Amino acid sequence: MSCIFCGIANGEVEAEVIGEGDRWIAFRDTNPQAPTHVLVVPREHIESLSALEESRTELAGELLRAAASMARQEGLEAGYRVVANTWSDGGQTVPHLHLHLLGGRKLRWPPG
Ligand code: DGP
Repeated sequence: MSCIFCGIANGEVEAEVIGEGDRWIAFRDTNPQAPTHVLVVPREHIESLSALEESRTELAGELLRAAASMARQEGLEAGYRVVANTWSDGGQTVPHLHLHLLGGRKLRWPPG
């Protein structure tokens, strides 16, 4: 199975990486929807938020804390949004769990 985010996580595919930990990596989205648009991705291949098992609860917390840490690093003091698009109606196009970190402009609600 070839997964683009697994490729980025293991260094086989190039990306603009802005932070990483033992279990996650954060890099800029190639199709930014805001001045700051970063993806926070677990190194482990998990298909979506729905596929996140109870045994990965600690990892889930780590991903959220990583997103907050990247927001601080990016200077998003005015606020930001963290989104996990899930399956087709949620707009998920890459089947490897990722958190979108969006900021740097006033974000509208509800999203489209
Ligand atoms: P989603 O639609 O929620 O599955 O988000 C996938 C995002 O991933 C989308 O905003 C574009 C981004 N993306 C897709 N392929 C690549 C890639 O090869 N590199 C980077 N940096 N981002 C990618």
